[in-house]
Amino acid sequence: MATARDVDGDGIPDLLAGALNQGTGIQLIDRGAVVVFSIVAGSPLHVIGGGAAYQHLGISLAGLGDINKDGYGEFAAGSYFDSALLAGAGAIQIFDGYNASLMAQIDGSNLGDHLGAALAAASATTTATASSSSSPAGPGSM
Ligand SMILES: [Ca+2]
Ligand SMILES: [Ca+2]
Repeated sequence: MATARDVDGDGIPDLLAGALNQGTGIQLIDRGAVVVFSIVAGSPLHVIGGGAAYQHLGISLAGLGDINKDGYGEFAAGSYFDSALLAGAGAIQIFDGYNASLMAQIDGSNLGDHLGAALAAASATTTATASSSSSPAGPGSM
């Protein structure tokens, strides 16, 4: 489980939960799932199921903040096996916080890579104050 920052834009952090063995039946067994919970409502904001059997979507999770600046926080989820079942190449998927649509996917490139088995968001610290204070243009300067 991981903190998703604020997915629904209400100013309160939400929760990401992985259900990596979710799924039954030959087509979807252990496809995995990601559930985004609103702490306030106590109910899921999004439920995303893996696309293939044994994918184990949700084995790792990370809140990314609002990447596209629409007020909803994006989040990433790893899969132990990728959706194409390339013998455990693995994958990382980034989902839009607004409608949980897939924004980007990074696939492992080699058999057994298991890319996405662990995930962490890099620091979001910015240096905006440094750049905003360096404009010496005053009145009358041309
Ligand atoms: Ca929230
Ligand atoms: Ca967003």
